[in-house]
Amino acid sequence: MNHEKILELSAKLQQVLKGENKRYVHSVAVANTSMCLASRYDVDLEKAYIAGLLHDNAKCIDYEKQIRMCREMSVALTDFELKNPYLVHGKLGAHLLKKDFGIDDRSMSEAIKWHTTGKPCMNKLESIIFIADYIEPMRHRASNIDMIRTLAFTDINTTVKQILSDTIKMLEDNNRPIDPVAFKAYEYYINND
Ligand code: DGI
Ligand code: FE
Ligand code: FE
Repeated sequence: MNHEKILELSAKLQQVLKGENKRYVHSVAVANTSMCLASRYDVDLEKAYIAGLLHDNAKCIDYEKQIRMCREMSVALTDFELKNPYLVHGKLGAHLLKKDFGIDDRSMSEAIKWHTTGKPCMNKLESIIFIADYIEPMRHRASNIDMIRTLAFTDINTTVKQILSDTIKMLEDNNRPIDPVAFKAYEYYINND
């Protein structure tokens, strides 16, 4: 990995996260967890580290501004995302990867784009960022978290399926709406795992 590049990206990330130190610490934890998973599943370590580091780069922009930026930069949003704007930071962050961080890499931007909801048939890098966001060491509230931490290094697709299942259950239990793409993803992994 290129040390200078990582330092530069980390400094820039701290700026855009507006001093929200907790979010920065989470981002570094996702980067490190992603790199461990990449090593296990034979994925480019630097891509995994950087996509993990920058996955929440748009998280600290207020919702109205996120939606306005998407409109201005022709980032397509679904009606569901417009109604539930905390889901927008993946798609916006994927776009800002090139615009603000100078990284023109479709595999990394796609992994950032789908990190919250997942989607059907994710590739290895997409699955790794999705999983790392859920299991990084500071996460402790999710049900089955200890089992999922072990499973993550055993079977990547079964892990994605378990996280989708537990997330949908948690949202249902809390009467929160579920993005149709999360349902589609779960259906895919039930039928293809
Ligand atoms: O940005 P982070 O907090 O690190 O993590 P994230 O981008 O995965 O967001 C996690 C939250 O998103 C968590 O509270 C569950 C929620 N979420 C995930 N899928 C869906 C969802 N919320 C709704 N309403 N619908 C979904 O399909
Ligand atoms: Fe996120
Ligand atoms: Fe995150």
